[in-house]
Amino acid sequence: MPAGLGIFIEQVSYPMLYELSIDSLHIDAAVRSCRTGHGLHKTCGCRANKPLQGEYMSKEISIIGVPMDFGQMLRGVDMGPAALRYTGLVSRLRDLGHKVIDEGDVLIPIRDADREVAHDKFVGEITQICQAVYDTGSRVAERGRFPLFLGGDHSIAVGTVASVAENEPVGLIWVDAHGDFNTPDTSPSGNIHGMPLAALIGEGHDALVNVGKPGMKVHPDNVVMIGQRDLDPAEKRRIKRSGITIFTMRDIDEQGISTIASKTVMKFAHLKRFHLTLDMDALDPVEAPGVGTPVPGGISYREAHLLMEILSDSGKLGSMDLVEVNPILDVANKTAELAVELTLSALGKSIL
Ligand SMILES: [Mn+2]
Repeated sequence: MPAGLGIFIEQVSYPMLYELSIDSLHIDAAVRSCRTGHGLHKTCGCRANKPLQGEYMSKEISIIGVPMDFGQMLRGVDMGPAALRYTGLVSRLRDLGHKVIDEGDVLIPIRDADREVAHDKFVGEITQICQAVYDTGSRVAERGRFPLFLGGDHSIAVGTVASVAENEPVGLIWVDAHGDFNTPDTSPSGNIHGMPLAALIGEGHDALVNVGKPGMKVHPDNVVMIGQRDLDPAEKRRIKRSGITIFTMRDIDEQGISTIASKTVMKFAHLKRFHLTLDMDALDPVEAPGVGTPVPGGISYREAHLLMEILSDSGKLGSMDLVEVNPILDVANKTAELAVELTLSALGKSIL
């Protein structure tokens, strides 16, 4: 390594670091990417090659609400889309320069009280809803638009990811306190919101695996999990065997979220885009109390924003889910507000 290059690498910003990684540390390419011509950035501490807010590439965003709570037993997460919209989501996205259409909600059947005792955990209803999510998401993605899905519990991801992985391989980032990697054979609760990631790689309930098209939607090599701290015993074994990349809370503690975020972006160097599914229970419950299954020791407010900003810098975020916001359990809509703030960071909002 040439003298001084170590200092240089410390000072470059994430897109440049990314460029360095795929360009074999080719300094000319990295310097060229700086808009200000500050050379090696010895004095500017450089965020200069990041577009200023407003210069961020405008996206055509379609918001799709999925007010669905069949995937778990607590009620209230079906009100998530409303709580997220009440924060001023559409106007705040437009203020960033995006063109936004709210496509409304996917039609959800009423959850009949008599069905509370259902032993099938509503797998029929969830399959039907995920198929409708897939149909709507596919139409939006075909038009080249950015689908932003508002849940609902996390089982909606069976439909959302299927819709955006329709025509080419996509990376999948699963930000969550849990693994969501159970099958009916390994799940202690049987609740479907603990199974969508498994279904997306082709394991579990056949009906869920075959939403959209039959079989696997995302290869395990193209999945990165972030923020886990509560995994079931059999689920741990399944994750270890799967080949999925996982950054648990311990990894975040040891390496820092910026390293984890950069590694995630580099993992998808061979792909054109990735889908982010953000379960708000990944956040520490102090920041995000309005979730059905809170687990202490989560991602902090600043860590979450930094993760979103680095993913945004990559230019590859093509679609996104916000899930598990439960207004009944929330405090003055704090969790929905944070979810929307994080969405803005993922879609180009920056401090400078
Ligand atoms: Mn989840």
